[in-house]
Amino acid sequence: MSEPGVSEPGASAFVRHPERFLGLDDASSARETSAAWVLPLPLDLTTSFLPGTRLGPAAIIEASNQVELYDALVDCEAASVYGVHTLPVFLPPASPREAFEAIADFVAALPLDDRLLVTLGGEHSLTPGVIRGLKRQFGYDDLALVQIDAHSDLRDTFDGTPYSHACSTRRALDDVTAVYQLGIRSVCEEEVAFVRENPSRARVWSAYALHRDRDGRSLEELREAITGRRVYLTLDVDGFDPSVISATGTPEPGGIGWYDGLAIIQTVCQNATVVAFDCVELSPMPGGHASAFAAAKLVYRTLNEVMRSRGVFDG
Ligand SMILES: [Mn+2]
Repeated sequence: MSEPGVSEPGASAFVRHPERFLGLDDASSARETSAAWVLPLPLDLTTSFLPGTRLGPAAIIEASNQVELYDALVDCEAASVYGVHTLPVFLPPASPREAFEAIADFVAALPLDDRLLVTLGGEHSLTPGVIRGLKRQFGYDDLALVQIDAHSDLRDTFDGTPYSHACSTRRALDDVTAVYQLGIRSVCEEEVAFVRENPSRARVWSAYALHRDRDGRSLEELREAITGRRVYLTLDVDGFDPSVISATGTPEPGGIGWYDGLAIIQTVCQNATVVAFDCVELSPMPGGHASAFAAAKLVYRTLNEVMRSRGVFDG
């Protein structure tokens, strides 16, 4: 075995860097010139059923080394066009409240300029911390949240903390104007009541509603809701059907299919301004490499849609 990134005599000139998202070469992943920064954030504090999300970022990055750079939907080796830099792993402290504060402080201090921040989780409780940090850095007061997820995550507290993964969207609502949720199929009474009593702050397209939707009305409603808005996009892998991604702590049957998920993401990217996104809750398990690969491809596809909306492939 050679060191990562070091050619052996006679080896191909093409060298993968397995510790980087997509294994990109130096030119395509330089910190200063890359238009996207990937932040591995292996937060794993409050996961309900099976722990393991701490291994998620590394598994996504490892699988991303197998993803083809060529993306037919933008007809080029997209990442080579705009550049993706993988930041060092950020490991927050092991208490939910301190983790929230530490993530917010870290993101607030990242010199992003107009770069796209892509956070790889890690459990879902990282999302409100990232949003708080972006809000501190950029002063957003009009940000909306779009969430693909099996769970609403709208409990006010869970397991004695308001910073549990089961409360991540409720906490995010401290910093965003509204949340638009898709794929939801596992909720409690408190969450149903919250959505019913706060229709201007939380809107849900359940997995069942999406499944029954034969004429694309849901996507049209989503488009109307987010057009012209600034959006943070959070992709919980359990929003997808377990036939797409099963390596997650709390898998739920009846989720979003691969192409339906991509259509949601395209709708968001083409009609709103996506300021940042995350992919959370992958929990690698033996034989689960298809899930890691799907998550890696999901992140890359989403990156390319955001970059397309920013005009990087024009001309
Ligand atoms: Mn979830």
